[in-house]
Amino acid sequence: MQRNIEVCLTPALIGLYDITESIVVVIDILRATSSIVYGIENGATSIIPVAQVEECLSYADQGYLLAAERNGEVVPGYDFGNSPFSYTAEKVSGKTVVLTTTNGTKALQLARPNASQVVIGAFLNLDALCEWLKTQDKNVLLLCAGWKDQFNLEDTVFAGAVVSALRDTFSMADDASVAAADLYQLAKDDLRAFIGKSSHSHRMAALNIEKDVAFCLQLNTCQAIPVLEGERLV
Ligand code: 3SL
Repeated sequence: MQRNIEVCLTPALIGLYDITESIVVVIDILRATSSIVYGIENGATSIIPVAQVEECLSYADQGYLLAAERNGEVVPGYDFGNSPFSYTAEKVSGKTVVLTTTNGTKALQLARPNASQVVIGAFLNLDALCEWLKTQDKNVLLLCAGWKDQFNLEDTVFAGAVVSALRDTFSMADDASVAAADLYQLAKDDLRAFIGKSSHSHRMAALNIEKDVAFCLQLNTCQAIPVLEGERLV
């Protein structure tokens, strides 16, 4: 079967795609999906993505770590937010984390009801993810979490990296995948400089967390491919 690869540039467009036979790769490079990949790589038992801050609290009596971020900052009263440096083995190994973020966990919740399967992508697991996708007999939709339903550079550049790696195996089924692949060609020789132009990089700089941006742009430091099983990423 010829498999298709498509790119959904923002969560606002997800309703336009039939994903019932597709693997949906959720992408929020800065920082949700990078932190999720790193947390699972570091032995977190599972990560439960929830859309609303208040939903975290319903897990409060289960001994889980509660992580909440809004607009780049840790929500006061929670164990931590969305920085990859909070997802080290020391902090998350053997633990379950309940996580809500501004865009990433919302995109996950949108994909969950209809997708054949939902997995997590980041530069940290790029090669492992692409090799795995090649072995699956499914179409692929790359879902960019964006920023508050708007397009963003970093998620689209990553989508383009995946499309570029899979173009010999999959058909590019929409113009968004062509555009993403071309954007990646522009960005790939200096990802840091290119993504440094993004609005979220500027937001991170204003919050003095540029080290998180550098961390999230590392290539292939992880093998983990978090998969959604029920409500849990494992
Ligand atoms: O929007 C999200 O899901 C977050 O990744 C945003 S932030 O990087 O934590 O600001």
